[in-house]
Amino acid sequence: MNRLVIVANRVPNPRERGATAGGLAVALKDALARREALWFGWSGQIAEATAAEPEEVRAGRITYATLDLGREDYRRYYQGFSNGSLWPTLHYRLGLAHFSREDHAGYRGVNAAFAAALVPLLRPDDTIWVHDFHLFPLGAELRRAGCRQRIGFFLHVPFPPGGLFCALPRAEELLADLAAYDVIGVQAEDDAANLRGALASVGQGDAAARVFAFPIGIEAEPFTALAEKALTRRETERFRQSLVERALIIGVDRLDYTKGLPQRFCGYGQLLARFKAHRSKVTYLQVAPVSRGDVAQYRALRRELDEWVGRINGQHAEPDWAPLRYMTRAVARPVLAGFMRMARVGLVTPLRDGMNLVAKEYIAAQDPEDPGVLVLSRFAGAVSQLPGALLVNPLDPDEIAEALDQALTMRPAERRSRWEDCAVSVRRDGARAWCREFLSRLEGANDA
Ligand code: GDG
Repeated sequence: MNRLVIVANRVPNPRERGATAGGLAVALKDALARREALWFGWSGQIAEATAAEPEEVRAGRITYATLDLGREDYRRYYQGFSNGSLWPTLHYRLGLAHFSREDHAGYRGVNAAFAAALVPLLRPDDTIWVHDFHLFPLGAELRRAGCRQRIGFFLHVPFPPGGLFCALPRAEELLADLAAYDVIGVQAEDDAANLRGALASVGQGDAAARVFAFPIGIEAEPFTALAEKALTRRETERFRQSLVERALIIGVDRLDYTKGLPQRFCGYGQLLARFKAHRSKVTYLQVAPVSRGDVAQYRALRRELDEWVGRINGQHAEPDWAPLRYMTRAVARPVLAGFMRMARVGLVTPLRDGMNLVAKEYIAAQDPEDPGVLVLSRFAGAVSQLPGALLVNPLDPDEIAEALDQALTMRPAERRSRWEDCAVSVRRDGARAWCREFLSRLEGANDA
């Protein structure tokens, strides 16, 4: 079988194990275990200048080839254009986006540097799979360097309506860059329709025909096994004892303004204020590992959340009960799986999310005999695969409070049937199926 080349902004460090927050590494794990692969991208390290030649490390059949980013490139390409312009725009938050020509030039420069460093490593029959918004122009750069391989692109985050996307300066260039790819994957049908519309509006009708939705999933079985096994772990047992039989609500999100955390905390406050029967009977644990902590908007969000936690606990706590437990450190995956299994409610309310794997992990972690209830934002890509979830508008704290009350008081028969409706597709549409479907579309693409 030919080699698979994965290109992504971040390459996992093969020497690091344990708690890693981030969807892509988790989703690709199984696909990469089965085939010779090259994983190419940024090392996560910052140097004086961006390296011209990658450092290569082999681990089994996977070679990791990484470049250090220069300080200026890190600021312009990563913090500036990727996180400061594209991330908010793609999540429908134009008001949070800023644009500078220097950042934009840095973004294009790093894409060109990545292509120049990757080309010498490529074999003529490689299949190349480029991931996410950091790398829109990479395929076009590779084509300019003469690459004839199959190249696919997958966007992990949402794609907004074309009019909104094109408000970002130079957006048309990014759309034109996408025409270099043989297959352009997005998470949901809405994203596909938006992207097709945007491409058509800039005269890229051919590329529009190569856009497809491939909803990403998780490998449910190993996660279920992890969650079951976690119940025997010391950390899990200590946590259970600390709850003293109170119902647990769990939230797990990178600390990001797209995840709707202030509104969610407000919604929980409304639950305690409006539905008094739950007072002293429920504990909400929010795990929110800090991400992009060096960006001002993220630091501001963190301060806002600190305030919310103080306000909610200050207003509602009893001497022997803190209603909200909040941690900004990452939790090891097996422990997290155990916490999810214990939780009566999984609370997942992003304002926008490409997919949201936490929602699927929560379903996979449940005990089929006594499952909990998923409360899910109607703006997460995962909605179309999780028909048993209680849907909420994440901007409406009262709706969140009402859904929490409904979830906490739901009878076991309804919990089981709602969970079953979700579990069917979580089991069926796993990470492996996602890779298979994307790659079979891509590898069939040039044969036509
Ligand atoms: C992007 C898109 C899309 C979180 N905290 C901890 C921890 N996590 C793990 C979760 C989950 C992953 O990180 C997060 O994945 P999500 O899908 O929820 O969100 P993003 O990171 O924003 O991912 C998203 C995804 O890409 C894949 O395409 O679904 O829409 O935004 O697996 O469990 N893991 C551990 N400790 C933590 O504290 N171990």
